[in-house]
Amino acid sequence: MSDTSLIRDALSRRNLLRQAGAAGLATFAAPAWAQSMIDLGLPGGPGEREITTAFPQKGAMVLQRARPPLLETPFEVFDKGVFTPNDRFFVRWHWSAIPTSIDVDTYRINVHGHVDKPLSLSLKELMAMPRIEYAAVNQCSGNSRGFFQPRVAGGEWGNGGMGNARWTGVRLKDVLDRAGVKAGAVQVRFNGLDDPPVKESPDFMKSLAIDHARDGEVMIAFAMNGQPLPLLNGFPVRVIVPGWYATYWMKMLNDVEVLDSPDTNFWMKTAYTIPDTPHANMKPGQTGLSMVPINRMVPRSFITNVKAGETLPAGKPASVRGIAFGGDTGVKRVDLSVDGGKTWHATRLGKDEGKWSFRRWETRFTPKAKGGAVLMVRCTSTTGEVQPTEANWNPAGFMRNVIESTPITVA
Ligand SMILES: Nc1nc2c(c(=O)[nH]1)N[C@H]1C(S)=C(S)[C@@H](COP(=O)(O)O)O[C@H]1N2
Ligand SMILES: [Mo]
Repeated sequence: MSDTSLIRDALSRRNLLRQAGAAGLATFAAPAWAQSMIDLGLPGGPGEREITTAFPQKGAMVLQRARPPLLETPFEVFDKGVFTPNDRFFVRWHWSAIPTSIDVDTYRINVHGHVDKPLSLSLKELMAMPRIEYAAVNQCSGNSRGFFQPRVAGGEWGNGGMGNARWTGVRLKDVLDRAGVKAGAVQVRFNGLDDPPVKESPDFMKSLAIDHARDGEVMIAFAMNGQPLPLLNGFPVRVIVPGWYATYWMKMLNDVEVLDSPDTNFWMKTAYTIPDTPHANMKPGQTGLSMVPINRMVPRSFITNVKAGETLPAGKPASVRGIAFGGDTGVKRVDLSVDGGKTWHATRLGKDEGKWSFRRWETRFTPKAKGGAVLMVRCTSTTGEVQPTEANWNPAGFMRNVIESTPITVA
């Protein structure tokens, strides 16, 4: 897309959002038109959720919470392809004071702090900078939290707190270079336009180490799957930290601050921390563990065309397919077990869309013995990291990546 067409598109989007502000976003608090229900199959409690179409620029989504919006992608969407459509892409906000319209002419990204020359970048200036583009999975740290046992507090996501898109934008490094990072910088902190409802609550801010922020991969994105970002996914610009959990992917980015001492704000020091143990695993009630900010993602894989409880005919070849991702690196292999993990078979991988993308896998098998069977799928990343056989546990419900099991009936 050319500069001008993107800006023009953004301008028409601005008008659209003005309308949405009047009509659509006002309905945040009233998810009125429940069309149907979905059961997320959560083990510890009610898994029924409404399917809602009440949110602007969003199609049918699983309503986890209306205000601030927490919308999950219905899992069937992942069967349709490796790129999650923008109107089905999950949505998560911490605070309810979210702008309902954006003026793209006056929008600025302020770059300040430990720099030589503070900047106030317009969108036009940003879009005139050299561009990069890549596919990357955006996954909430607490994706699949609803499967944690014992249960933990927080948004009870099924597996749809994730999505994959092709992101277009500029290198954060190039923006930082324009401002000139001073010697002694240690972190770069991001803030967005959203605010807590009361000023006593901590504004949502996230930081990356200076070297990470300047690695040439971290992006300020203005397009998602070739289109401007939906408002709820951070229009007009957001941070992309490929391979890392979504908590760092600041939406409606308007502030970039270079810090000369470590960020101790609530969202870095207290929230979004994990035990520094393998798989961020611990026992309920366990104390004395060192806690670190959540960081890189780990491999996961899912079956997308066979649901738990389905019946497959005995003696007839069945096709099984799904998606996988390697975490912060690519997918080396995906194996399927049809006997509850006793034996494993390599599946055929689909097109490689880049190391941070979802990757398709597929295989065929012929169910033989009648009765119950358990399908399992396991991803190995290109660095040899494998999904664990036991589910992890931590009080925040972060980083689930256990090998998924799908019980079926063969008849
Ligand atoms: N400005 C802003 N950015 C944010 C958040 C937020 O609350 N405010 N939440 C983060 C978290 S925890 C997640 S999971 C992702 C969700 O991105 P999405 O809504 O585009 O799917 O946004 C991240 N960026
Ligand atoms: Mo998140």
